[in-house]
Amino acid sequence: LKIAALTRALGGETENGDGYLLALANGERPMTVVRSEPERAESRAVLDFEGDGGSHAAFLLVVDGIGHGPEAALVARKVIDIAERHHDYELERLARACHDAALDTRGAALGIARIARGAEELQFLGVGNVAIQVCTTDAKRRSPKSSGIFSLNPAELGVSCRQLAANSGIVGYRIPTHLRAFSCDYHLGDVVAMYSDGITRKFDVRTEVVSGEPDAEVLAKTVMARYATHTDDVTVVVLK
Ligand SMILES: [Mn+2]
Repeated sequence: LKIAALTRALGGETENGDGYLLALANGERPMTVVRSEPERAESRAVLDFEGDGGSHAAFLLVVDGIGHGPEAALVARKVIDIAERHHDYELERLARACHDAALDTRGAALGIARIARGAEELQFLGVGNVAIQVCTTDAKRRSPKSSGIFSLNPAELGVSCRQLAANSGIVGYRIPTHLRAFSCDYHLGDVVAMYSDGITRKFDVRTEVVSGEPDAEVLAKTVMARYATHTDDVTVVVLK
C-alpha cells in the first residue's frame, strides 16, 4: 500500500493555499505522518506500507484555502496543524476542530478520509469542493445503494468507481450543524484519489487506472500533469 501526494501553488505564488496531511500504519505500529508545507510553493510526499501481511490504517486530508496566496496558505497551515495533532479523531469531530482552528481566516474546503485498521471500508467527510473517487478493477463488485454514493457505470472501462458526497459550507466560516460522513467498501488494491478543485472535473480515475501504470506515485504525477488547472492551487492524493 502506498500513498502519494502532490501539491503546488498557482504560478507566481510563493505560498500554497492548498495542502495535505497523510498518515499510514502497518499492523499495530504507530502511524507515520507527513504533511505539506504551505509556506512553500510545492510539496510532495510518498508513504509506503511496509507489508508483512498485517492490517493497515490510513488517513488522508486535503485542504483548499479559499483563493490563493499567503492568506489562503495561512488557513491551510492552521487546518494541517490541527489535523497533525488529532488525525485519530472521529471524522466529524476532526472537521469541527479544523473549523474552529480556521475561524477568523478566509476559510477553506476540506476533505478527510480514513481506512480504519483492518477495515474494508473507507469513510469520507468533505466540506465544499474537495472530491474523492474510489476505484476498483473488480467489475463484479457493486456498492450497496445508499445515500451519498454515486457510482460511475463501469460499462466500457471494466472499472467501477464510487464518488462520495460532501457537505456544503466553508470550514472556518460556516458549516452545517450536522456534518455527514459517507462510506463505501474498500479492498486492498483499490485506487483512491482525493483532490482539490485545482483538478478539473474531467478527471475520472478509471481512465488512468485502465490506461496507465497503477502505482500511486505515478498516478498522482499523471493526474497533476493531465488535469491540473493553471488558475488555482492544486492538490492530488492517491492511495493504492
Ligand atoms: Mn481551489
